[in-house]
Amino acid sequence: MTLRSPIVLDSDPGIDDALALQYLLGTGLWDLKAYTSVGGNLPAEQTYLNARALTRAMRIDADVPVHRGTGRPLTRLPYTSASAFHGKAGLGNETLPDSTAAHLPESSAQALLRLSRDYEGELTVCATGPLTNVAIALLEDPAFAHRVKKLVFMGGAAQVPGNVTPVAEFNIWADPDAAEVVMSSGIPFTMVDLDASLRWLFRPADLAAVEAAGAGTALAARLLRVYMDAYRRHGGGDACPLHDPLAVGVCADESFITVAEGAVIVESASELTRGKTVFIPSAAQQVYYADSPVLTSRRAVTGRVALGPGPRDFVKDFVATLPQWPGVG
Ligand SMILES: [Ca+2]
Repeated sequence: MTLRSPIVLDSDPGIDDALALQYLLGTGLWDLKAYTSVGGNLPAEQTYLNARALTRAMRIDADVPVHRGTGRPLTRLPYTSASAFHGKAGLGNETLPDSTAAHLPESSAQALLRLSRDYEGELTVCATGPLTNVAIALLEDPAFAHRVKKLVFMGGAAQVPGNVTPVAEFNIWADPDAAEVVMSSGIPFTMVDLDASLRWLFRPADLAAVEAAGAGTALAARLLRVYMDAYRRHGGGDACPLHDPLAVGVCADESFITVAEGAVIVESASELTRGKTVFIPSAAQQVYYADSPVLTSRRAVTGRVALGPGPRDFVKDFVATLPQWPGVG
């Protein structure tokens, strides 16, 4: 038996977050130490309830603790939920039963800090919502950056347009201050951005395959159908991206994306460009007339940034992996 690696999934469920959880379990590669919720697609209280319900739907509520995220983002900028894509309560048309587990007093950020000490040098953190919890952990204890093995997060748009504004991706836009805390911290990060996630599209034939896989993927199939309808309504055609599952996939195998090393600086001061992820490739020649102080101080703090899809077919892996962990409901 292979030893499964410790991971925390930090999410704002959210349809694609729900799919990411089932996919993560289906890979069999991970020892999920906690499911930490964060506000994002919906406000923090709702994503917490959704996270609890999803652990029950995935039959892990007795084993995987769910923690509640902070009530507000770090940013003081106004916020809008993404219920147009995810449904009024965040999980399409579903009303799932609550977990039977007790509510835990430990917050998401506290759980991240504790687990980073318990599994120092081994813990992967996969964030599929705004980076509020990770930022709070870093603000409380900057050494968190050096205790985790890596942070893989879904968010940003390095060289492509945004999806919530012309220049910003939703997760970063929702809490740009948190994202800047994270990406300036020195934490080893991989940014799974729209550059990659919009290039792996889930199509009607893939939905048919998930539906044909039986009762264990029935909930996922219903969620995917709602998600595809939302993309169709918003001009996305017949396909939908798999943003959050892709981030989980990249935790195990970077060949689902093409990556480059570089700094990412997050804009939070401007209303127009709020949440824009300014990517500076490490390999770039110096082409600027003058460096701003922020460029000078930040360009040395780098991470790995997705610039497109990689050679390994992510959608194929997703469709094959999901049925490996049958859910209920
Ligand atoms: Ca999400």
